[in-house]
Amino acid sequence: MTAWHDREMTMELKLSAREYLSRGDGYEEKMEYLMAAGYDAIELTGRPDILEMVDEIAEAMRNTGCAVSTICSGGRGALMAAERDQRELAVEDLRNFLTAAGQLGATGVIYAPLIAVKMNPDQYTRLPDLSPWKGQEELEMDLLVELATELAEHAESQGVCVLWEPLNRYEQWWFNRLENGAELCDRVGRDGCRIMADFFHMSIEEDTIAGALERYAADYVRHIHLADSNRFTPGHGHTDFAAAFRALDGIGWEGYMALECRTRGEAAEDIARTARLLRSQA
Ligand code: LER
Ligand code: MN
Repeated sequence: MTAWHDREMTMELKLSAREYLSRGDGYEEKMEYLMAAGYDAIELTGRPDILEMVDEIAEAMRNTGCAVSTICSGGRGALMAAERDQRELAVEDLRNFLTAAGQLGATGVIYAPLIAVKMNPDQYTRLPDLSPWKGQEELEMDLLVELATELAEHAESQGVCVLWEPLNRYEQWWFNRLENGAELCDRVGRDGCRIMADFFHMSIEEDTIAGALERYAADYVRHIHLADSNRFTPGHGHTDFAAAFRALDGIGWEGYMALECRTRGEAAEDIARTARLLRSQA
């Protein structure tokens, strides 16, 4: 029997890139730029104004053949803040981004649950430690399950999912590894609740990227962010992309992978080189 690492790879890479890596006035030019560099899709930045631009984005997709893989949420408020009005704002924006994602045929909307509160301590308050009833993380997880269940229901009605993103320990107190995301999905128990895997955060938090993907990707991971270990474009650090892609190929993974990193040298050349390198590893 052939071991998975000895097989020919059959995975077709569906490459996307964050909107900030593209250039151009308007979505048609941004999409043309990415397509010319070797990408199939764009990952939109979730600013409230994109909700007014859904028709323009859909027309740009038709005219260029470029897909929208995902919306990376940057909405208002903070989902896990102690301030109720800030949680409600975050829920409202997430629901609207999920509706837009459905209209654009995207996989879903990305949200890192704790980043806003951790990174903006002057703006938001973290939930309290209510020990011995519930510790801080336990309370946060219970609230997250509640909100993720409500959001998954709306996501499913739009044919998309919420893609919860584990981040490294310096950006999020917990929810750092794919196993945290898998636990959330199991507790929510709905198809609209899934996770995404960011290779930069994984290079800090997981034992190996390939091992974590082998274990969790088939059931839970629906999207990927690509960056090398130093968060530059692939090829500039020590991440083993070929091993990670073999793990994904072994489970027949089919989602989009979006480049989310910094470039080196001339940006247009670097992102085109990156697409060629990634395709040669798959
Ligand atoms: C933040 O480090 C990150 O990886 C983004 O995808 C957050 O949404
Ligand atoms: Mn990311």
